[in-house]
Amino acid sequence: MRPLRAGLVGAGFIGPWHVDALRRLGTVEVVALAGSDDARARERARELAIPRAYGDWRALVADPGVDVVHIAAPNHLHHAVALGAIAHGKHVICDKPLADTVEQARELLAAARAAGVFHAVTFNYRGNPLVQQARVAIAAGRIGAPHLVHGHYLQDWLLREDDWSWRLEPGQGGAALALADIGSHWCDLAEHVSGLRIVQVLADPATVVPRRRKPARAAGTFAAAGNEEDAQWVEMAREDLATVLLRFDNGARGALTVGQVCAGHKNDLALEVCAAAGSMKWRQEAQNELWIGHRDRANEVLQKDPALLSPEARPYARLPGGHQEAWSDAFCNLMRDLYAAIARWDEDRGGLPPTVATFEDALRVQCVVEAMLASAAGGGAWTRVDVAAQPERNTA
Ligand code: SOE
Repeated sequence: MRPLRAGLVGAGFIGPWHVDALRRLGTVEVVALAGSDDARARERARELAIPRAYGDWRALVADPGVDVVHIAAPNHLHHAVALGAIAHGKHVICDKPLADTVEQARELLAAARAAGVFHAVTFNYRGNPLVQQARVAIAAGRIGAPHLVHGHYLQDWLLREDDWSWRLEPGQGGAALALADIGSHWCDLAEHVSGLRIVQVLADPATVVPRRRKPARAAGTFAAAGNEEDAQWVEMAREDLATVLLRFDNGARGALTVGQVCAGHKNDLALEVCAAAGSMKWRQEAQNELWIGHRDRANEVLQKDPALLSPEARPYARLPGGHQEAWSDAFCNLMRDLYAAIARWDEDRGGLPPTVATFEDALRVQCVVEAMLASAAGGGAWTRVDVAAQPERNTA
């Protein structure tokens, strides 16, 4: 069977990590890249050793030599590029969040289903072995029924007024900023690990940095902005910080803090599930450890070691105990599962690996974030998460 051929739209921060992961699989060819213009596309394609470069994504999604379109472009392009790829019968792997609005996400889900193509969103933290260990343990009832799911996702790369990103451009990141960019990750992971669904939210967003110096040439994600003389001041309207109360479908309560203005927190995603017979906590910045809390005996810290993991979690640990694994290894785990599902797509579309978040899962997250914005718009009222069709887990 010939290798699957991937085309990448966008090569900013996350795009090259798609390429890195796919090349590690050894079964996928990265054959094309589309950038914001011909020169930029050619430059990035040369840097990444990708044979074909397009200055317009429309040419890439129409390329008969591309089987799978990876969307790693700014959020406001996700909807159009995904629709275009689906229209050409391509499988689609889109970075989060899926779209700028619930309506767009719903349209993409319907289009992907109608076209019969594989569709997924890279909620990549699902690919961590200890995330899978926690999910399997909780699903098996090993810590009992959850009654609290809480945590945070904190970064500091937007703390200074001269920090800039395309995410801050009105119209390029959607109605939400931090809640869409990283709150979406936490909400997906909280539901994925706990097995619960967020059904009500009460959100209190804030704009800590009310105005920013937009550089003439935007710095990359996490990149420190230059002290550009010709920068211009831009008023900020969306949240760079939010505290959110949560209620889950089994009655469990929750609390989430999301912020990109928290000094010292680089990529600090933390999730804890407290349940009737124990607790489990995982932190992305210490991702080779899983803390397990007990009432009547000593707490434990499970080190990432395939020999100690459940059979369902073991495949996500690629190295023996003591050989630390990292962010890009988890990303590669996700790509491995996505391409295994694509490879058998024509024969079998059910039973997707647990790490696969479909457009339906992503639509749910979009609804959660939109409910948070509605809650804030209502002065901080409890707001129900309204997903018309309750998703089946991991259905396509
Ligand atoms: C910036 O906040 C960012 O790159 C997010 O866009 C990613 O989804 C997250 O994984 C790391 O931080």
